[in-house]
Amino acid sequence: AIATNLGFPRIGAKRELKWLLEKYWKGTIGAEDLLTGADQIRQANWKSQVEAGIGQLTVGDFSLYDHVLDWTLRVGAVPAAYQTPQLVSQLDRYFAMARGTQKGADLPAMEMTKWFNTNYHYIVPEWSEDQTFELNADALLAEITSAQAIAENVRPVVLGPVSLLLLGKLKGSSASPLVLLDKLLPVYQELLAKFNEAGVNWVQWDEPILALDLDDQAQAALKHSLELLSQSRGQLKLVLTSYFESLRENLPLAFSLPVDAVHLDLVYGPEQLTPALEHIRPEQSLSLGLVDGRNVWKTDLAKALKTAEQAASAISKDRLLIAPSCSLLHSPVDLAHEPEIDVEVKSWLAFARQKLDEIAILTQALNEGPASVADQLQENAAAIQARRTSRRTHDPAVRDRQKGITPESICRQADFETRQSQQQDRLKLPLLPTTTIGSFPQTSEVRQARASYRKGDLPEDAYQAFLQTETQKCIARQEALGIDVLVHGEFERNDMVEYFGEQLAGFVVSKNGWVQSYGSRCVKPPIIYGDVHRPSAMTVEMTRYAQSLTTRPVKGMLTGPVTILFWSFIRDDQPRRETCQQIALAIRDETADLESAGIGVIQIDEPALREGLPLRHNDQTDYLSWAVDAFRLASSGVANQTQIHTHMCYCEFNEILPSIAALDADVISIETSRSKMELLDGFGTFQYPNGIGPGVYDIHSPRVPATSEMVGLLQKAVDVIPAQRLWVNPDCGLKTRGWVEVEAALQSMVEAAHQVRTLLA
Ligand code: THG
Ligand code: ZN
Repeated sequence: AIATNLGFPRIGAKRELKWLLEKYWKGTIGAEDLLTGADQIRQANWKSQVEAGIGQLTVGDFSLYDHVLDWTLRVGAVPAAYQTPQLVSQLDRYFAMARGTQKGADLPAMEMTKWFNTNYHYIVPEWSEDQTFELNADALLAEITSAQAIAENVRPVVLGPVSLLLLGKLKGSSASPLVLLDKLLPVYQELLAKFNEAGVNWVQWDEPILALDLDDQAQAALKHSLELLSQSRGQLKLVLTSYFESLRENLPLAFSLPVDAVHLDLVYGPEQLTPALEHIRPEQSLSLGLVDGRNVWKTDLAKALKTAEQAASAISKDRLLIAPSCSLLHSPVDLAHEPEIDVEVKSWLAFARQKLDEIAILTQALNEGPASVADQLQENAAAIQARRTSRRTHDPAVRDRQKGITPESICRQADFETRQSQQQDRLKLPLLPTTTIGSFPQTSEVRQARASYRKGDLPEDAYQAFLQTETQKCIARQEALGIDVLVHGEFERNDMVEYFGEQLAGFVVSKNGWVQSYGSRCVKPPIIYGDVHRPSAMTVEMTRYAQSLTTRPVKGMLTGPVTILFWSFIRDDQPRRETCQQIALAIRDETADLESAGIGVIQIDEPALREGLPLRHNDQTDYLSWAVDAFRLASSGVANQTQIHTHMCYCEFNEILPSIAALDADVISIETSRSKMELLDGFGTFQYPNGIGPGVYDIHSPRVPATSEMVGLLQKAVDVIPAQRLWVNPDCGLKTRGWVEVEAALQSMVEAAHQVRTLLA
């Protein structure tokens, strides 16, 4: 067997790529420095893999921004707008497509969307009907040469033509992008010829769409593309890779293709090994994805070795590649940079660098027998056993509480109409009430204060005083603007999930466990290792303080259980729904305390509800049912008079509207401004029953919208949703904006609400 990898994180152990990119964009370093710096990260990544004993060095998994964007350029598919001569260098063009340009050319960024069910986002290729393609692989070929100086076997990672096309959108047409396949394939043929010339042996042929439900056309396209390309592959061997899910009914297709190996994600689809061993052809090898590439737990090496031995006894170990389940892009880089994680929990963890070692150990155990790595296996077994039996992971009180959940626990006391009138008696809001989504600008002053408090430079009292002053100013500004439902501003918070992870039992947070979200942006998901509960109130003091400053209602701000779950690293020793239910109970406790503190409006954000949707249609109903129940468990403990809000952004809501309605939130705020309220049509047709605040302006841009624009949008909204259930708000939180534009935009927004109120009266 050979030790292999599917890809390594690009961001660098200390987020070196982020700092390089941001300096380059600011103009403090030039292109040469950026490329030199990027090369250093790439070299360091290769070195890690060689040192760990990985037998094939992946090339092309590194990217300056996004690998899908890289392939869009590699096949010469720059959309017309970005071909402008105003973009002088190839690098300018690349970043213009990724992030837009402000000066000169003035181009918007291309669309970005989630990479399958991960928290990574890719740039969506934009195909045109008269699309032409042209190979542009000099940089990739140079990387291959550079890697060959370090290792004998290099393994280029190729995003296959069928996935590349289907990940993109064919502009101005309802046809499938696959109509372009025959035009695209010659470019891949040419690429394979270049790999041959370069003396490459194995090529990683990523067709991640194999993890999805595929129609006949997509299946035929995979067959056609590989049959054609296999004719020109010379000595190259292709390993067909997909991940995040079992191949299921696509499995026979995968093994029928003219490829030399097929990769299986055996972490997220362990049951597919048996059918794979039946379908594999004698000349094919099998890549066993045994190490979880997107979570942080140590692999149970004894169990993984057993699986590998099962495969070896069926087809011989010479035909096996040992691999992570998916690219390690989705793992934090190196546990060695975590001096502060609780030592017991730390002994259960493996980040990308450690996962390479696990792959090497497994490979050696298989090739030379377990005795050859006895110490490592024993150390691993001890850690696995310790985690399994630790009292830290099981809390009987939490388990008892879960057993006590009844159908009543997930239902509000009265129906929406009753609640609405009782809430109105209490809150006395005008028609079309105005509010914001929660966060206000996180100025550099706010960030600095938080950072020096965390470092210990700013004492607790001084920090609290600072937060109170910021909150005071924020409340005063909202009152002056005439907003109806106020928020405290969230100056104490970093990331909306990390903030709660730091306070809940059952979580640890890392110091450098960053994972790329998009481009230079990273998230540091907290790690859920044990049963979750809330040792003490998390947001009550701050919210109560804000409420004490005003007679208008202040909205308490919480993150929902589904979002906390999906934006964390989750435990792999119990079903997600169990963990989600525990988080929901903790949030429910917080709503009860907010309510007791006199808070009449509580928002529980669930931006990740749609994100968690399983890739396969068959699994979606079950997921939606437990996810909705978790939200309801978190939000149903309050009295009728307490108004529950939720917020969702960047998602296609329409396909999950029944589930959104089933959340039974009193008010939902959603992103609609970029689609000019078109998104709202779905809510209208569906007859969404509760309150709704369609975002009336796009906060992702510094542009201040005119009052008349927002009046127009609100008039459109009134056609679809009865005015009695309509709210007025921006489409997302304001933390990334500056105060000047925020005040101007909110002033226009409040004025727009006034004008429409007058029109309706
Ligand atoms: N939090 C978490 N996950 C998320 C989002 C989030 N996933 C989806 C979406 N939002 C991703 N979007 C972003 C937007 C901005 C940033 C990261 C992901 C970002 N990150 C800072 C950076 O890289 O400089 C670091 C933030 C920090 O210091 O905590 O700006 O909102 N969990
Ligand atoms: Zn949002």
